[in-house]
Amino acid sequence: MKSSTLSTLTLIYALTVAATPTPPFVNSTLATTSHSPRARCGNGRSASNKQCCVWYDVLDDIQANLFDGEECGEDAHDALRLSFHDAIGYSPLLKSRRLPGGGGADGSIIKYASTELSYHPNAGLEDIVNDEKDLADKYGVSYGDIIQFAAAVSVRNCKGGPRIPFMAGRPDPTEPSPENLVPEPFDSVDQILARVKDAGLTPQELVDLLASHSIGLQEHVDSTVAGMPLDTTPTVFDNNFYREMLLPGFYWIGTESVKGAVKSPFRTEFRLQSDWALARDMRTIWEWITLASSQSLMANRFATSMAKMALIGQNPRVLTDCSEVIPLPRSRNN
Ligand code: HEM
Ligand SMILES: [Ca+2]
Repeated sequence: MKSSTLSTLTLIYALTVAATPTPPFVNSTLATTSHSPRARCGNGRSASNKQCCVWYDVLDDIQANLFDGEECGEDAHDALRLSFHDAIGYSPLLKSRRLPGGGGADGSIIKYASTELSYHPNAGLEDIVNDEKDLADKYGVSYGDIIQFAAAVSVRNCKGGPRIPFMAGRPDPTEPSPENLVPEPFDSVDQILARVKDAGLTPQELVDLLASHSIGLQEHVDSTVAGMPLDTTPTVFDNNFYREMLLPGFYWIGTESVKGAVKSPFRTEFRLQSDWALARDMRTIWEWITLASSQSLMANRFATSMAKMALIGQNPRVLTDCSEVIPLPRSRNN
């Protein structure tokens, strides 16, 4: 990057830090009213709606078994990635041409796993799909619900991760998502923004959702350096990811110029071409710098955009708000 471009970035960054107001916490919107009678769920727990009770049992099982005791480990990362790969499989554009357009956050990636897991960007999701299928079948909940629920729990298990709202009651999927709807790291910014717009997400919301890469590892872009993180603090859900992405790249990590990768500023960090390009495009750079400047803003906007993503292709009016089942966020110090 030219030094003039870098100093412009630094200036915008400094202005943003000064101008960023502290946002209200998303968590406060999750509170339930104390006036309506509460359903008893067993184990001394209660819920505003009887339909939410089953999610406490799913929560206990997920935390003990899938996430090995509330860990922010590999399965938690996979669960979060799966929520995107299921939800983004939705295209009103294809439907308008009378072609199959997928059902969004409907669990199709589990129900039609033999089809969707053969798509290139879904490599590596086999284990989490099998584990979540077993859980959904065991508790009689839908595949679309289990995917978004596990993702919300996974984020909460990571230090710094916000509490994401959870709506239950997605109906069974009726068709597999067609191929080529999940963005690839080698896609251009034009292609990526057009794709997410078709699914109903703005460029700002996409940038918000990329906070997930702050706890992400790569394995399949370059398998010679499998396990290399996408920021230098992969066990913490923090905005280092956004700050580091603004730095110029120096080192090829793994195989030189592998498709979908670019040079990294650190020898211990793998950089996706798509993240690098989105941090430099005029349509997305402002949101990028805003999030680089504020951890609380990043956490709040991520939670809001995740809640929206979890409803892609769904009718929120038929769903029940079971957000209260998602545990409170973890302190960043334990
Ligand atoms: C432009 C959009 C995106 C592209 C091109 C993209 C691409 C990728 C790629 C190539 C990887 C590495 C996968 C591997 O090698 O195993 C990855 C990891 C990951 N992505 Fe994305 N991603 C995008 C958006 C998102 C979104 C919106 C989410 C969640 C809301 C997400 C969640 C994750 C997570 C959690 C990982 C880490 C997985 C792990 O550690 O096993 N990504 N992404
Ligand atoms: Ca889907």
